Amino acid sequence: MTAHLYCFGESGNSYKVALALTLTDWDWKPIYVDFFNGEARSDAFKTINPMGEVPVFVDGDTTLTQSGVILDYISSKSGKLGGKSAAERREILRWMFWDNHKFSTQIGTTRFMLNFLPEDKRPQGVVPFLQGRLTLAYQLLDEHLSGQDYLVGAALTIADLSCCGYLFYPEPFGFNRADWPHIDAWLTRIATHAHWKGPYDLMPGSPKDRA
Ligand SMILES: N[C@@H](CCC(=O)N[C@@H](CS)C(=O)NCC(=O)O)C(=O)O
Repeated sequence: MTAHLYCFGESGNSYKVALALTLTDWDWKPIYVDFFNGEARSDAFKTINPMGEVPVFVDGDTTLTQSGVILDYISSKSGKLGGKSAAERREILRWMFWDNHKFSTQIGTTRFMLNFLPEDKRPQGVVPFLQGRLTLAYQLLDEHLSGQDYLVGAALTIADLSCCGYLFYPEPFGFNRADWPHIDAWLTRIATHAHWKGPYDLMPGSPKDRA
């Protein structure tokens, strides 16, 4: 049975899930959510996810929200991308919690403000503050990846997919691959996996639709 992912192209959190579905050969289809016209906050959408966010994943009778939870479900059900031992699985969770707290959330907000919010609506000082915090996060990631090909163990896992999601987007938010050689090599490594695609090739909706 075909599963459905409620998403939109600009959503980095949805992209993590779309990529995991693609790399595990899942039978799935995207359902476009018109975020830029407020659909995620509509009453109708809140019957699907009271948190008013994408991604939402519907697989038969199972409806899941929060990208980390959905990634865990995909990896458990497919038997792929999930680590080789209990210790690796805990390490995967550690990176996914870090990503949700210190990385994707701050990138998502910075990228939104710089690319999708009119300049006169940007609160003063927030972008430089977040970019400062993100520099520390890039440093941590780059150092970790200087000693290994993937975040946990020797193979690609959902920890990599969670942390890499926003870094494949073309819109500028202050991250330059050339400044972080180990992150750069890691992204190249991920993108060489069979069936890998960029966000706007996996999900409907992109900035050019709204230009
Ligand atoms: N922690 C959540 C974050 C989800 C999230 O922030 N989604 C954004 C799009 S990337 C959203 O739908 N935001 C709606 C809103 O803030 O109104 C996850 O990992 O799924």
